[in-house]
Amino acid sequence: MRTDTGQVFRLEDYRPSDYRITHTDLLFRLDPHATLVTAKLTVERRDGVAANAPLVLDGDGLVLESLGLNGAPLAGEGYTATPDRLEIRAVPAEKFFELEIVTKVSPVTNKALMGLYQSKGNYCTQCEAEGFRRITYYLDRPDNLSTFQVRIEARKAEAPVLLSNGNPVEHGDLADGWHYAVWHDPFPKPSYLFALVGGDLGSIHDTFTTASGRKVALGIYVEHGKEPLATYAMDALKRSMRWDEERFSREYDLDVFNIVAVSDFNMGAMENKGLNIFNDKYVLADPETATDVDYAGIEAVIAHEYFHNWTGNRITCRDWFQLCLKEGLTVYRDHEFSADQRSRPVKRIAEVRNLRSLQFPEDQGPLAHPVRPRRYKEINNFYTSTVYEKGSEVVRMIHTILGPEKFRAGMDLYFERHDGQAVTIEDFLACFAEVSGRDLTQFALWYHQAGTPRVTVTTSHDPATGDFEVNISQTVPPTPSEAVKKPMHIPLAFGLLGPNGDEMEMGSVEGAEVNDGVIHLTAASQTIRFRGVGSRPVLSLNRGFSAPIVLNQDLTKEDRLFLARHDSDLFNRWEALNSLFVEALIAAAAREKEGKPHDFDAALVEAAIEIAGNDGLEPAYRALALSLPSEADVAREIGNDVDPDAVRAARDALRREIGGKGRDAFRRIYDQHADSGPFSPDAASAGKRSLRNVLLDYLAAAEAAPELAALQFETANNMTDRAAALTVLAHQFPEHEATRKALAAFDARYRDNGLVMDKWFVVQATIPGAATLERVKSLTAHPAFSLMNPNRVRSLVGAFSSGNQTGFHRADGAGYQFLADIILSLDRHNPQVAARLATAFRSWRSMEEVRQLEARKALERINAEASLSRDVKDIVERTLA
Ligand code: B3K
Ligand code: ZN
Repeated sequence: MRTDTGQVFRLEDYRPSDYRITHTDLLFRLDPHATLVTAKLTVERRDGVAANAPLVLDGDGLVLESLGLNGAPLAGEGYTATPDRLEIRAVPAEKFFELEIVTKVSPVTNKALMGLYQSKGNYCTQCEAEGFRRITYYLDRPDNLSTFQVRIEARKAEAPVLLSNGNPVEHGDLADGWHYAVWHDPFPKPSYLFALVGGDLGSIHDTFTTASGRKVALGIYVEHGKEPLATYAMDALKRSMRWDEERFSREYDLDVFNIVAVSDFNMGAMENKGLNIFNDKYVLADPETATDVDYAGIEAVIAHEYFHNWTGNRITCRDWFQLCLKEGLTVYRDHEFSADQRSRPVKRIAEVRNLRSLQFPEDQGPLAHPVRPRRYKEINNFYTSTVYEKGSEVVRMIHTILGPEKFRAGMDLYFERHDGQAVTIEDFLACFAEVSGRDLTQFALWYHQAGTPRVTVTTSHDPATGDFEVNISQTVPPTPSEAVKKPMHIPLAFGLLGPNGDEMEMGSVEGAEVNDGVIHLTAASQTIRFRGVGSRPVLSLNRGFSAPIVLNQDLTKEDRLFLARHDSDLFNRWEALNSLFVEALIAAAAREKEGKPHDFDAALVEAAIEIAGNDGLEPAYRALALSLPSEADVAREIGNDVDPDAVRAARDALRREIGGKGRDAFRRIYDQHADSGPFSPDAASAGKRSLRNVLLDYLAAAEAAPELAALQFETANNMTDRAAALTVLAHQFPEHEATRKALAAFDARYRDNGLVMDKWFVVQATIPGAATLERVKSLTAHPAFSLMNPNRVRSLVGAFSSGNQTGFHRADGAGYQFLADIILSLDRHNPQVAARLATAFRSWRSMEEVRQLEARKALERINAEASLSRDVKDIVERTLA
């Protein structure tokens, strides 16, 4: 394990390596405890580098078996090998030479799940970001692009399936029950994209014919018996391949594309060239075991990893500071794909909810960093919502600023110019600047400045002159190590709504660049004057969430209700209602603290009920509009001195109020939208289920009785409805007999299915209230739970610490101490997942003082552990700073 050495990597220190590895020939002899890896590397000294410059390769916990140079063994004085580094001083004078390195690794004891490891007895790899150095010594950095030839040898009975990147070359039998397969990847790639799989797996196969007529063999490999559960993933893969051709003219480039699903995986999936390795959560689905959210997740992640083939693999990152170059862009591409496959406004609202709940707290807390960070201690801690989701929002803004044609031209130029290269954000932006003639220098601040900009808007209308004045000002709050910020280029899509709700015509505009329905805010403060506006309009601003900002606009309650009813921009319609909910909940939480009774605005409650029955809106949209802001959403908006118990009480009260007033209507709609016919995971059917399930939550609250939920739980013919009913039971009636029975029935039915049990863990871990901690503690002893499996850890401990405001933030600090215990024990074998869990502390300073003290104690206890991994140390230190 890599303990903290205090080393910090800085963007400004980047320099190319003295040597390049241009071809990599690997031989694996697979064995659980002693896999031999023979790497034959073709090394090239770069021009201008002194002939005696040492060659320094990265390692991580490696055992060197032997070393050869140009075919002869290398004498001990010619090199120094430690587990983490190989320095070769006896470098030959020629420009090219061959290095042969033999290392021995132990996949079965590799519980960090980085490098070569075993999952359920199958060999697999994870190399991003720095896992390849756990396999062999190498220039393990993304700017070293090499072709790869890989020969895998294994016992045929243990691993009949042998896969690697690229195209299959040959395979055959060897003596003693062994066999082999050879793979060749002609596309030069960095080591983080290397992959190998060896195991006894079932598979499904299909083909895809590219736009230019090449036939690609597709395969998805899963545990035996699970083959039918991979058909949806296969369908999503083919749709992704077609979409990338149609939307971006990107064709697939190898003869085969394989996906392997494994059950022990640190993240969602990995885009290794031609051989994606997936967390099985994002492959396996059928109506009995997967929810609609699971189906949508599979579609999105399959697309995301596939899209990386161009944005990430063909064009990769020069260094890890450029991570958003591939991640932000690829998230943008998968968002667009899902928007095209499903409902665009619904998808957009879900994206923004997600951004606000994950990225905003990051940007507003101690872990804030720019989309392109300038320093890191542990790169794995930078696979963040800021790099991914805010990175995607930045690409979306380029699209908004340039318009669709110029955006596409910029992407085309990027693909053409940089294919086969490892590049930077500057290279990416230069393509858009060039095709549009726009100076993107100020815009580039989105990559460099951390923090969520706050935009404040006031308006005034003069009926005598017909002038409508909009004053917009922006500030970017200070973030760690960046106190002073510059004004950003913020594209604000907008419209003016007239008294009847129609879009108003506007005459001339002055005070800012305004075109195609977008105001370009570029100064700290700007006044924009619209002329010829007869009557007072309502300004609908930041339509479609065109910029990832916090917007404070001088709208009255009536204005918001008006927008909620009439805005042609469906995102802003949702936003208007949502902001009213947030306001109502903040006020209610304050009253709660003062012991005053609630007094919710009748018009708001009316609007919610009205939307439930609005047949002009698709059910999925109505479901989102009716979903109250989460407790964490409200806490974030309150910002400091948060009392989670008061927030929870306020939210429960509003749900009861809306449920009570809407009861009859809700029950009617609930019945009307009952599923008829066989299950289909399509967006429209999923939307109906989600509307029904939101209504179920309201109805149960209104009735204060579990019967309807219990009935739905028992009669559901799919996991979406069953899990939703279980959630309502557990969250609203945790101690009720009906809940106890349902939880036990679920456990009995799915005990052997880890992925389904994850839902059972999540439901229980997120039951509001202080008592949940004891439940979570005892669930760590459940036979389905294991600290070795990242999915189980995330579903029980992760869901509790980042999804249970009242449980985790218990005033006595017991939730914090529990998390500290888990982090410390997990850190011994899986630092990456441990570090991810530790981010749950990131908002500790916004809590009430008592809680802050308790959180600090827990953080300090973790920090005091002498053998802490670099991963956890980095998070804890920054959180405490
Ligand atoms: N690129 C991988 C993530 C790797 C995470 C390494 N800690 C999956 C993805 O973003 O597509
Ligand atoms: Zn990605």
